[in-house]
Amino acid sequence: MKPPARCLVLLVLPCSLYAQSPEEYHARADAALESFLLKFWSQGASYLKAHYPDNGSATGYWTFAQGFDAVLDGVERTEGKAYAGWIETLFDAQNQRGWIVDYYDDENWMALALLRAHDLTGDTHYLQRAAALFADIRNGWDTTCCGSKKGGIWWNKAHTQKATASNAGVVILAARLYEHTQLPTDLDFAKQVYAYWFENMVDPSSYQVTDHINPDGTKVFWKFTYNEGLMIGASIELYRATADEQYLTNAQRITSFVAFHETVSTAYGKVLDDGTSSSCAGDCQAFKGPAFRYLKLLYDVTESPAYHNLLRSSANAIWSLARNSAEEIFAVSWAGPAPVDSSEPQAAAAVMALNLFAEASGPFPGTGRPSNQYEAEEAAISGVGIEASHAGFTGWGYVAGWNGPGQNVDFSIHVPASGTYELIFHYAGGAGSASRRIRIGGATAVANFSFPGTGSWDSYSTVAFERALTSGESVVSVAFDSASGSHNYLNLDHLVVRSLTPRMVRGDANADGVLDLTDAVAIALYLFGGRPNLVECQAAADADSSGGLDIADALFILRYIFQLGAEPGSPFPECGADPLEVAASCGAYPPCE
Ligand SMILES: [Ca+2]
Ligand SMILES: [Ca+2]
Ligand SMILES: [Ca+2]
Repeated sequence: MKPPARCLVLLVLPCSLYAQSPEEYHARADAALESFLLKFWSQGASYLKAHYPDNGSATGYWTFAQGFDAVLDGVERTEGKAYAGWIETLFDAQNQRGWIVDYYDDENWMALALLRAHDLTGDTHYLQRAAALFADIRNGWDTTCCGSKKGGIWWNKAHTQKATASNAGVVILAARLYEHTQLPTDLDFAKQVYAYWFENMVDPSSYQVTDHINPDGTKVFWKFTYNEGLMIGASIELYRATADEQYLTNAQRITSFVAFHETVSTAYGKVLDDGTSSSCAGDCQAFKGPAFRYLKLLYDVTESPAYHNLLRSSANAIWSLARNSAEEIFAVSWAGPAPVDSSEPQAAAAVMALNLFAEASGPFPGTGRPSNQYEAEEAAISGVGIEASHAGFTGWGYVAGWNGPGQNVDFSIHVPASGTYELIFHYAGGAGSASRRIRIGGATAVANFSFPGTGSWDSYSTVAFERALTSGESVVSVAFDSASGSHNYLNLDHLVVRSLTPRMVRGDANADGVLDLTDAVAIALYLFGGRPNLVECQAAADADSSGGLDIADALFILRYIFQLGAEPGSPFPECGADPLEVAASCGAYPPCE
């Protein structure tokens, strides 16, 4: 196939076909991840479903870990501004089912996700669980099998084979844990497993990575992208831990094998490939996700345009060739055609790739939502479902199916300063009035908080209460608690936490975070130009601290800017409460929220 014509060469070709803006890649990643959560979160199972449309089964342990990683990619890409509650939701989902299983590679996938959960949140319970899984996996190291050179980690506790997934995967885990523990034994273990696997299970001429070795010493060279992907990841993690260039060279040579032997040509360029959507069945459906992940890691380290091109062409093909746009689902084969249904692992692989590539394309442009608005569908949830069926919600959905004990929604909120806040819920009560118990920081705030009926599920309303909050993080937990009187169905959309002690910066009349000429202009236009929206916080515009707003404030700002007069009084230049208490006139003041 001919390479695609470059939009630079022929300007009439739509450049958008081959290179999108970072904003577009982030929008695609959001759409894919939101669709994934809406389609695969199972309220009934408190787990991820196996299939869309639902076939009644939950996904397996290792494919759940892939879904977990895909969600973590979204949290990482958005710098924690979106999806963050899902980390605890998914941890809790697995915690209810247990962590120790019969396959060392499966435990390793889970441990890698948990370690990332820790790195993104700082919460040590994720790190502890990852370390506990690592301790179990270490028991899988064996020197009695297989073939002439013995070593490596068993694939499973029944000792039927040793696999790249359990060996290269554990190198990544051990090297990353070493970053946290600084225990030489962790790094030594990573090097020991890597040395065995690289010498015995990587072809020295082609750099293909063996899938597994049987107890009789037979090496099985199944060709799957994730085998090479994991060994690339293992090489990079040891390169980062030791600065030994040989590891990086190994990663690049293995990547050459992937580029030449595990890709398919499309109009968008070479795309990662493990076979067609029918030939790549079962676990294979997930494999390109980890392959993409560790190629992206190689790109992060090298910033090589060749690696970027492979990532970009794959991400573009996923969106343009493999996507069912009506359902927002993606084919197993990233070369397409679009599917009519999707397994959870194939969805996780596409969501990972779209999120990882968006991150590589540029910084997250933001959610477009106020920072003091917390979406219920991104809170930590227990026992409830999420949906997006009744328009009128914000974000990408709301919490639903909520009418029983043990079901709750925990919002992690952040307020910049201690003070009195209004907590405003946006909800629909289509079955009549409902109520819930509300706790803040573990203490009951309202035992039986009422959400008046809204007449239908398509009608949303707000209901609010006031509470003093301490600066920093708090958890607002909205729970169905029969003993407290909780009753009836409730669809919860979001929570807004608004300060009733408005904070501002004196003189910054247009609330853009800086004091400059535009503030004086905003005041003049507000007063004389018929532009009432230009000043939402009159207290901030009262630059001369007179207690009122008039043209003298604009002149005060001009004198200050041109160094002819004094700087504004408190609060300036940091955010603070208005000591004159005319702040009741303040509307939105984003720089201090
Ligand atoms: Ca919402
Ligand atoms: Ca300003
Ligand atoms: Ca004034």
